[in-house]
Amino acid sequence: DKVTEVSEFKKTKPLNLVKEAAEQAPPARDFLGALKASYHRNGVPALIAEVKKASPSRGILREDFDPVQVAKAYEQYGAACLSILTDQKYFQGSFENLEVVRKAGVKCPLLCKEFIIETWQIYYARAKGADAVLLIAAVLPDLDIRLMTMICKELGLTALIEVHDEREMDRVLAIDGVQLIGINNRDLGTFEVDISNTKRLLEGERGEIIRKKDIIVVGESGLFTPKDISYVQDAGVKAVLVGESLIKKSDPGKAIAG
Ligand code: IGP
Repeated sequence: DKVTEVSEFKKTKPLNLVKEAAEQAPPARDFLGALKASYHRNGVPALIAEVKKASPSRGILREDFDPVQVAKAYEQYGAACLSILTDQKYFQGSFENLEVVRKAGVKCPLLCKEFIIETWQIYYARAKGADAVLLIAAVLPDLDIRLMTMICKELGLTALIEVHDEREMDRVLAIDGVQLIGINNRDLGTFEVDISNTKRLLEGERGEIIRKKDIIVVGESGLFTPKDISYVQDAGVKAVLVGESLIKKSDPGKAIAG
């Protein structure tokens, strides 16, 4: 599992060296700022387009997967930011994909899509060119989210904190310094997708707290049609994270326009 994978990794790349590499990496780009700018410019949710080869629920999504080619196409057709899967085991991603996309001169800020369970991974993501990291509330205790949010701030990274249900949302809303929350419509346990999840979690008092705190919300997973996008926009999201519906198209870039 992730714990053994990370500890294996750490043997060859000890924390002090990874920290050094993170500090020497070109500075992070403003992921959150890019989302806000895109939303204000276009009046529709900013697009975080996901560069992903496979998923545990759907298998291989794209046979001729080329991370740089897909990333460039997404950028060209107006994605505000990109999400690069780095998890190997379930998504056939890699940190190398993150690195090559960054080095290919893609200007969109990049989210490192990884199951982060240790601070080491955050430094590693930064060293490989990430501008944002995903922190999943379902796998992290509050204290870790607090600590990791602070580390992200120090490194200039945006933390996208992912929740799936009311309980996780309430935990995250109680944490100071949270600026960006993703609502995952997919249950990571059952893989079931229900986009009304986004709406439910933004209703009532929770929505009010989010507006008061000026938190940007990202609608994640299971978004396929323009109707889906306006549904989550009406629910209050200012950004969306879209993977499968774009990556499976013969021309993933053009699919953004359509
Ligand atoms: C994208 P979709 O249904 O458009 O391919 O979903 C993204 O939301 C999904 O890949 C995702 C994910 C995650 C993957 C959301 N949260 C956490 C891995 C880990």
